[in-house]
Amino acid sequence: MNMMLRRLSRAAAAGLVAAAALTAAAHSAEAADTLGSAAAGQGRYFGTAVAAGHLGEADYTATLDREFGSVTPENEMKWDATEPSRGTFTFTSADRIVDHAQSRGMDVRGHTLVWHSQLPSWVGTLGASDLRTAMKDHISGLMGHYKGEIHSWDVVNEAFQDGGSGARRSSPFQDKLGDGFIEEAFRAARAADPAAKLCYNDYNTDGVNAKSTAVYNMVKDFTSRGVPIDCVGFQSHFNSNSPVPSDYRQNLQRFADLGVDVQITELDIEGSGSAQAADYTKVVQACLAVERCTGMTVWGVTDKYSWRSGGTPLLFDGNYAKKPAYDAVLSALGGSGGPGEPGGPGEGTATCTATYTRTADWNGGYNGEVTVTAGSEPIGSWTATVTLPARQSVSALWNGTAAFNGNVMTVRPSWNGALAAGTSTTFGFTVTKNGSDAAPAVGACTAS
Ligand code: G2I
Repeated sequence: MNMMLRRLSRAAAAGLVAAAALTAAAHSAEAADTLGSAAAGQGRYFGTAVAAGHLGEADYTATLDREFGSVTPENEMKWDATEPSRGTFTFTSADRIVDHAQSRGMDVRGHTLVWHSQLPSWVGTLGASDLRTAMKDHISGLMGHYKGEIHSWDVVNEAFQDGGSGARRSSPFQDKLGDGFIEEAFRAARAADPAAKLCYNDYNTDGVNAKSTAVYNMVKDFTSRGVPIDCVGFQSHFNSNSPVPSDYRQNLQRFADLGVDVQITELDIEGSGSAQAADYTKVVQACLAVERCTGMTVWGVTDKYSWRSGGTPLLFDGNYAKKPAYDAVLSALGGSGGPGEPGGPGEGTATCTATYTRTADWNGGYNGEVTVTAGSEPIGSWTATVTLPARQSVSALWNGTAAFNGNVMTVRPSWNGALAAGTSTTFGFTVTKNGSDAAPAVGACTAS
C-alpha cells in the first residue's frame, strides 16, 4: 500500500476509534456472536497478538477479522524490529499489521517501547547520557510514526525482577540510568503522542505478590507526583506452574483504585477442554468485574503459532476450530447465538425492518439515518447492522449505541428500544468519506 493510501486508511480507522469511544460505556442486553462484538457490548475491547508473517494465510486472517476488535503486533514494534541501528527506523512489518487492522476498523495496541529483551546490541554499548538520548529518540521516533493511531502503548515492559524482592531488573536502562528511567520514558511518551494511553506492562504481577506490589507502589508514586501513566498491563501467561491467581480480580481492582485503567495484555492459559475453559472464564469475569478493566488481548490467534504452542494455550486450535475455551470466553462476555438463547434461532416472533437514507452531504462526509420500524407485533428492543464501504469511518452516532467489528457497525437503541406494532424510530450517524462516496449497506433488523 502506498504512503498516501496508508495515511487515508489510518485516518478512517481513527474515526472508528473515536466513534467506538463515544459508545464504549454502553452495555447491551443483546447477545453477540463474536469475541469482539460481545466484548464491545460490555464496553471493552477483545484483541489478539498478530504476527505480520501470518497475514497471508487465509484462515488466519479470516479468524482474526471475524473475531477481534484490537490487535497487538507480537514482535514487529519491538526495538530490534523498528530501530536495528541507531537512528534508522524500519516500520515495514509493523505497518503491515497496522494497515490490516485499520482497513477493518480494528484498534491497535503498541508493544513495546522500552524493554530489556529484543534490544539491538548497539543500545547496550552506549554510555548513560547517550543512552538517555537514544531512549527518548526511540520513543519519539516510534510513537511519532503512529501518532494518533495507537489506543494504548506499553511504554515500559518487564522492568521488575521476578521473585520476592520487588527489585528492579538489571538492564542497560536500569543499570545506567537508575530507577528514574521509567519516569523519563513515560514523560517522553506523553510528549510523543498525547492521545495514547500509556501503560506499564509486566508478568507474574497478576495476583497480589511482592512483584505486583512493587509495581503498585511505583504507579502510586507516579500518580501522586503527576508522572503521566494511564494504565497497567497484566500479561497473564498462565499454566500449571503459574495458575490464574485466586486474587486476580482483587489485584486488578487495587490498581484501578489508584486511578489508572487496567488491561489484560497477553492472555494465554495452557491446557485443554473444560479445565482450560473454566480458567478463561475466571479471567474474563475478573476483568468484567473491574470497571476500569478496559479490554483483554490473547497472545495469538491459533495454538499452532503460540510462543507456547506445546501447551495449546489459545482459543482456536491449529485448524482454527473454536475450542471449549472460546465458547467459555464468548459466554462470559455475554455473547451467544446458540439455539434458544437471545440472538439465537427460535427466540421469538417479533420483527422489524430497517431502511437507510442520506440526510446530509458535504465534501468530506455525510449524515446517514436509519429508520427502524416494528412489524405486526410490539418489540422491546432491536438491533440493526450498517456495513461501511472501504475507507469510510463513523465519527458520531446519535439515538443509538454502536459496537464495531471491522467495518460492520452493530447499532442498538440508546433510549428508543420499545416500539408499538408498526411504529418507527430513527438513529443517525456522521461518516467521514476519506475519498469514498459509496453508500453503506443496512443489514437485516432483528427484534426482541
Ligand atoms: O515471551 C512471551 C511474551 C512475554 N511478554 C512480552 C512479549 O513480547 C513476549 O512475546 C514473545 C513473542 O510471543 C515471541 O514470538 O516475545 C518473544 C521474544 O522475547 C518472541 O519470540 C521471538 C523468538 O525468540 C525469536 O527467535 C524470533 O525471531 O520471536 C521472534 C520472531 O518470530
